[in-house]
Amino acid sequence: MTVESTAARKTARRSGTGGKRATKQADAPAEGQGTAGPAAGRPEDGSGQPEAEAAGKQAAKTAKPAAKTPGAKTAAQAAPKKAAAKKAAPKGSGTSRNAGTTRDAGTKNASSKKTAAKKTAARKPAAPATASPAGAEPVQHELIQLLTPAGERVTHPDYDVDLSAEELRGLYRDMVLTRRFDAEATSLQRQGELGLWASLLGQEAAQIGSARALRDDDYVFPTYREHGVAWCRDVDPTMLLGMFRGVNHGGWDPNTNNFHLYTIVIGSQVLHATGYAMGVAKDGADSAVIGYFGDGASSQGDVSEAFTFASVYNAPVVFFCQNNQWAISEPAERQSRVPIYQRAQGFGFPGVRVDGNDVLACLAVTKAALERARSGQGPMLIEAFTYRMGAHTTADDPTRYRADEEREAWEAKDPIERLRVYLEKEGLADDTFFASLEAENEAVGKRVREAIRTMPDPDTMAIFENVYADGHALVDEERAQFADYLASFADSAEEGR
Ligand SMILES: Cc1ncc(C[n+]2csc(CCOP(=O)(O)OP(=O)(O)O)c2C)c(N)n1
Ligand SMILES: [Mg+2]
Repeated sequence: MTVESTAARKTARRSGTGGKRATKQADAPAEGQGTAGPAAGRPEDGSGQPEAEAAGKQAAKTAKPAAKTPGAKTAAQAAPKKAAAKKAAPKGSGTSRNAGTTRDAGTKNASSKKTAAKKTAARKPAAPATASPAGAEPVQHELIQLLTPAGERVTHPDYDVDLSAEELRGLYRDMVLTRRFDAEATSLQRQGELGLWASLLGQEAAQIGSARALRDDDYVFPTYREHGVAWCRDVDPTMLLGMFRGVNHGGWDPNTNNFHLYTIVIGSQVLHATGYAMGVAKDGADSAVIGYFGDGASSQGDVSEAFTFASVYNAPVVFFCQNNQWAISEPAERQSRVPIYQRAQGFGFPGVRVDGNDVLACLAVTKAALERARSGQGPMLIEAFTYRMGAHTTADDPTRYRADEEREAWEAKDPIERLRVYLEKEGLADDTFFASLEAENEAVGKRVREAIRTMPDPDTMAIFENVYADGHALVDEERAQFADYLASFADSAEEGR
C-alpha cells in the first residue's frame, strides 16, 4: 500500500460517484485549546455524569460550576462550532424492536461478586482524576449530548445534527444489527467456533455515530473491537470472524473500504493513523483519518507520540477514544489523573468529551472534527464516554473485578434503547418498520452462523505467507522446519501436506 496509489484512487472516487454522504463545511473553530469548564448543554441529570465515578454521584450533582480561568475557553469553544453535521446521511433503514439480547457477563459466583464489589468500592476514593484542589467541590466536565438516556432530544450550542426520519432509522438499524452480529459471535465462541471474541456490547452508539460521520475517502485505523465501524465501512462481517477463528491474518484488504486491519498491539494504530494522515496532507488530499483507541491505550507511549506528531505536523487526524471505563481489569481512573479529553490541551489541539452512548452526539462531534481536519485545522481528540457492558473478551470474567451495580447503572443508559424510545415517541418508526428489522436481524444471525460453519480451514503453511513483502531468510527457515515437522506425522501423506 502506498499513500500515493491510495490518494490516486481516492481522487478517482471523488471525481466519479462522489461521496455518498453529503457534507457541509464546518464554521471556523475558535482558537485555543480544550480546557474544560462549566458549559451550556450539560446533559440531563443521571445521563452520564462521568465525575460521579470519581467523586460520588451526589457530590457531582450538587457541584457548582468551576471558576473559569480568565481567557480560557471551554473545550466546546475550542472545538468546531455549530458542526455542520446536517445530512450526515447514515445508510439504510428498516428496524427491530429487539436489539440482540445475548449478554456475556462471564461466569458468576457469590464470592467473586463480593470481591468485585469490594474492589469497585475500594478504587473510587483513590481516584482523584477529576477532583478539584483540596476543599473545593468536584469539577463537572461537559459531556456533549443530543439524546438523553430517556430518549429526549436536547440541544447543544456547538454541535447538532439535522437528520431525516430515514437517517435516524438507519442509525438505529446499524446499532441493532451490529449488536446482533456481536451477540452471535459471542455465542459462536462459546460453541468453540471462534478462538476468542471481543464484544462491543454497549459501545454501538460510539462506533456507529462516529463511523457514519466518515466519508468514503476517509481512512480508518481500528482496534480489535470496532465491529460497528467495520459494519459502516461495509466490511463483510464474516471476515472479522475469520480472524477470531484463526483462519486468516486479518481477512480483508484495507484499501477496499479504507478500513485498516484490526490492531491488537495496544495504541500502535494511533501512530499508524497519524503517519497516514501526514501522508494524506502531503498528497494534498482533502480527506481525513480517524484512529480508534481505548482508555487503556491512552497510557501507551505510542498514543502520546502520535499526539505530538499530529499536532506539530497539523495532521488531518481525529483521535477517537472510546473510554469504556476498563482496560481489561484496570479501571479508567488508573490511566489518567485528568479526564482523557483534557490531555489534548497539553499537545496543542482541542479535546471534547461526548456521551458515547448517544449516537446523535457522537455523529455530530465526529463530523465536526473530521471537517475541521479536512479543512487544514489539524487534529482533535474525542473522548466518547461509554461503558463496556460485557467482558473484555470471551477469555475474561469481569465479575472478578467489578460490581454488578456498575453495569446495571449503565444499562439504563443503553444506546439503542434511547433511540428506540425517541423514534417511537416522535412517530418516526412504526410497527412494520420494527418488524422488518427483526426479520433482518434474524437473517444476519443465520448468515453468520452458516458462514462460520462453512469457513474453510487455511492451508497449514499459509501462516508463513505475507509476513514480509519480499520474503525473509528466517521465515524461510521456519517454513522448512515446520514442513519437516508436519511430514513426520504418519497421516501427513493422506492429508497431502
Ligand atoms: C502493547 C500491548 N500491551 C498489552 C496488551 C494486552 N492488552 C490487550 S487489550 C488490553 C487493554 C486495552 O484496554 P483499552 O485500551 O481500554 O481498550 P478496550 O479493550 O477497553 O477496548 C491490554 C492491556 C496488548 N495487546 N498490547
Ligand atoms: Mg477500555
